[in-house]
Amino acid sequence: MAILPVLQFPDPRLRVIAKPVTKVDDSLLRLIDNMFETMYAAPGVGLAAIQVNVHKRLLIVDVSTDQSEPYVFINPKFKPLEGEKEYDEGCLSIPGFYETVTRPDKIWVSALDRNNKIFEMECDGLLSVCIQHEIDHLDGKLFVDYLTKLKRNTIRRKLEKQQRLSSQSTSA
Ligand code: GNR
Ligand code: NI
Repeated sequence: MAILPVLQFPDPRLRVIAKPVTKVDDSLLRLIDNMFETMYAAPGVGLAAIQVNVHKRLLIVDVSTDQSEPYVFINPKFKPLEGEKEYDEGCLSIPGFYETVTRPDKIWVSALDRNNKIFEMECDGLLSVCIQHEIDHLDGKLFVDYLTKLKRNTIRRKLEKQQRLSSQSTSA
């Protein structure tokens, strides 16, 4: 297993629309294992393949506190069902920033699991927020896209500055 580097906003590779997975094979299963290791190490509650620079429609989530509810969603589809929920979202690709985003609360989602079996579920609360946040990643979308341009640009400038400083210290 391995911890994978996570792309950081405003990297343009986070804006690429991910392609459907055509085969659940051994190399995809290895990627899934490495994504879980990366997400748990961060720590985070979700991770989309695009964040580790793999442009496939694959995401993982685990909103438990003891790593007991790992879910894999391959080629997911979702529909909003009812209600709205406000949540302070963060993103491993936008480290250190948390902002309130409003999304549908209850959703229906269907996907393939790691055994290539189709499944569907309804969920709400943090699991629903997290799945929607990850599905956005597959379409090149980030939670900062729901904020004002001013807030998004402020976050972008701060992260660009941090990235310049850290690349200076590693190339010295
Ligand atoms: O770890 C994460 N926490 C989180 C908190 C609120 C809403 C969404 C998330 S997902 C995020 C991990 C991540 O960036 N996934 O793409
Ligand atoms: Ni994210």
